[in-house]
Amino acid sequence: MNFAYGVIAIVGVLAAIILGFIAVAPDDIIQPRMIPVEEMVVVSELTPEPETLPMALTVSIPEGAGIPEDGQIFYDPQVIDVTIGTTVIWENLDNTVHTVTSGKPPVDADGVFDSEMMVAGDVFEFTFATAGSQDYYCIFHPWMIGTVNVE
Ligand SMILES: [Cu+2]
Repeated sequence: MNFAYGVIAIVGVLAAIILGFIAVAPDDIIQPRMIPVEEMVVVSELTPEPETLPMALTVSIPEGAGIPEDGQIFYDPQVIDVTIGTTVIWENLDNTVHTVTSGKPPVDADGVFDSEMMVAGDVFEFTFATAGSQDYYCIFHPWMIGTVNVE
């Protein structure tokens, strides 16, 4: 009988010690399995993207484009090479009115596209569906010329 009481007492003391540890630092005893966020991101990156995404390209009309000074950039970039189906987006970052008019200056608009007047902050876009070299200009500032080469 004394032996049985001794075992019960020892088990009781051990249980009390273990419960004490858990109470002091529960995170050290129970460790949930954590999945790092990076692992989940990698999985989504493996998803293949469609190969026929429509392409878009931005040409900016920088500040001062209405002033024909040496070194001034009028359409940035002035010449771009794109593939058929590409949408080109012109953005007027200048504080002067400009146009993006297909053709050659001063008055040889070919009617393919015409932004008409673009005030500061205006955006004009055109999608190029046929191959070829397309010149464009600004009807107010004929020194502003650009080219889109479509392949
Ligand atoms: Cu202009």
